[in-house]
Amino acid sequence: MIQVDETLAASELHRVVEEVVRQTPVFDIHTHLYPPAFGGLCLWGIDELVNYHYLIAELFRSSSVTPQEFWAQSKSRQADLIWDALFVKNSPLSEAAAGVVTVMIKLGLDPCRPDLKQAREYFASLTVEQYTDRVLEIANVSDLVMTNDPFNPTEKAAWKSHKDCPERFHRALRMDPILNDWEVAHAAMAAEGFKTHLQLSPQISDEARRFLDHWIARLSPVYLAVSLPYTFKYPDDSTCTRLIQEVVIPTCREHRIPFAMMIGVSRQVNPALRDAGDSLGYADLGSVERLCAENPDVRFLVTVLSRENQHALCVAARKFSNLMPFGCWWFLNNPSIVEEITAERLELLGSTAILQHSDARILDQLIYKWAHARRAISRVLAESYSRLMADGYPLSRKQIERDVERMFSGNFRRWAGLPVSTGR
Ligand code: FIX
Ligand code: ZN
Repeated sequence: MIQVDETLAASELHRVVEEVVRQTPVFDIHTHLYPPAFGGLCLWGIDELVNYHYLIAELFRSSSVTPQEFWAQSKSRQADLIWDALFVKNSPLSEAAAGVVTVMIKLGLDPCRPDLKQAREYFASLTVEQYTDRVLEIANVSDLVMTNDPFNPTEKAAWKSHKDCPERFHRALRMDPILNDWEVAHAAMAAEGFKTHLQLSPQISDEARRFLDHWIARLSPVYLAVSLPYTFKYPDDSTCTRLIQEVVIPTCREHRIPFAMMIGVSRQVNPALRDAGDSLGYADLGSVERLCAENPDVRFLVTVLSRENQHALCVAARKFSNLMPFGCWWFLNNPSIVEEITAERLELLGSTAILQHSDARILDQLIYKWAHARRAISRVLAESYSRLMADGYPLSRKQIERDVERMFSGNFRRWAGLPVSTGR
């Protein structure tokens, strides 16, 4: 029971919620980040930050530069073009542009400069090791999960040479080619000595499982992950269905690790934009429900790219306790939509979801993605508590701390079988 002296006054609620959300460390369960030892895979600094593919897409709406002309430039010249178009000639109103402003201001840099000279001098004075610790501290990120693609030659070489990977950089084994392009995946596995073949059979599925076992032993991943197109259907007569049933699910079951599905991409609708060329579509959430129903002993992590699908995902999670919704992914990671998704999750799921992940590709982005997420989440969470208090519920700070810790890290730690912090 709540001790009377601990009960919060309505007038202090918003301040306390904002403080607790700001002070609670987060476990960032999906990023594209790497630790410093991974060299060129570890992206950081102003030229990478301004060259985020979200901003590249926005450049072409505010400049006469064509993609062909852009890609022919050096990284720093590309950053200059983006800076001039989105930050000098226009106000940084988009979420991605506002994010760069947040990072610069929190680092003590001037976001109103006509060029990137000051910022470049600042980053030139840092080592990536110093900067990594600084960014994780400012963003209050205790742990993060990488995206580790065994089909990426650079990544494969890094793991073969046993690069140092600090424990707070958890691994996720990413399997896109296996489920989305078996023709490419089977050949890549065969080139590594696995007896895979285009034509599936029980023996071929066993070899694919051996490939996953090999990488699970190397990475100790906290989950297996895949990004699936909005057209994903389960079950159907596709290779994808057969590989999920004969390879992925049995592997998750044997290793007792979750299966993370990120569903809704419409890949490369404009290939000229490269990483910025993807779009989205409305996905069939019945496929997720059937997977959860068929495999009650397997834990699923799911996020979706269509705003409308997020509501359906909340309803599906009410039906299946082995389904964990996570994050406001990609085109949904905008304050207005983060607030909407957070509100529907609290209303439908209480504190049982994983509210956000950063999807950061550049280390610096952790600073803004988590500052902006915390601002949106605080607003919605305070509103939920204020409705409870208005009905006479005696709320304490300790309850808010417990709830936020659960949504920011406890839900994932339990899902991934990681030690749960002992609380305050
Ligand atoms: O599939 C993914 O992991 C997506 O998050 C990326 O492909 C996407 O480009 C991205 O970084 C979105 O934020
Ligand atoms: Zn991602």
